[in-house]
Amino acid sequence: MKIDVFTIFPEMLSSYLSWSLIGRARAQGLIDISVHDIRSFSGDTRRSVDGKPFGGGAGMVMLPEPVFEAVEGSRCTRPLFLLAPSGKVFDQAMATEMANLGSSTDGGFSLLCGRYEGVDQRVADYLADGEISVGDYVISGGELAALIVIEATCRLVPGVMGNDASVTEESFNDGLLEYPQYSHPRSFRGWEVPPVLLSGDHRRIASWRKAWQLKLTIERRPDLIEARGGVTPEEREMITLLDSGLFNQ
Ligand code: JCQ
Repeated sequence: MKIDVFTIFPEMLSSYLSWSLIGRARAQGLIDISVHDIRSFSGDTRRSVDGKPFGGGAGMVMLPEPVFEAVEGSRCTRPLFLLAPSGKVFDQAMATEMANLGSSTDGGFSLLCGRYEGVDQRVADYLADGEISVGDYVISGGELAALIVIEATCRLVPGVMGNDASVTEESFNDGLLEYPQYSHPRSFRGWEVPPVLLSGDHRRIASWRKAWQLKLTIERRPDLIEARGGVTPEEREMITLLDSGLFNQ
């Protein structure tokens, strides 16, 4: 998997990408990430990468020249995505699609981090292949958004996660939120681990976990329940059992 990232703050990305899962995968040669400094492609001696917007208005706009020069001068991996609040909202399905781009030889993608109040529209129109948003909120630059896209994508590349079972298990929860997890000690400040988890009865444990997944998803993410086509009568029964407290006996 080859990833090229374009930014005016390369150190913001380099540090994060040298640690943990991604740092290890890079060292093993499973993923190849290059961070390119847009500022070093600035045409003028002041190294400026922003300008006032034509037509007036507050703030500055990222200039097209240094961005085009940086991208065209690096033979970067296509497709190239601009991180922007106006983009298509990133989700797990997009992460899977982008991870699959890495399966062909020299395959992968590139990310372009916007800054200031925006990027000259000609970058989106004539240089980028698409736009990605990481959510409906405002952040000051695309760097943090790029890290989210890289992290969600790279952990799906075969071999990156030490334990491939946990990747499959996470994606195999039929679009529901995760169940609550506990570790030692069994009693912490008087708060007990649910007894069913200590019972050794794996069918009851699986049923308790599924009931919690359903209960939490109904409460917090009705959109996910809608997307999976509602809740079956058997599933309703599991939640009733959970609410009745019978799992604790
Ligand atoms: C926000 N998802 C992604 C800030 C301008 C493209 O131009 C700009 C980009 C940003 C960064 O914001 C994001 C974002 N939600 O990238 C200003």
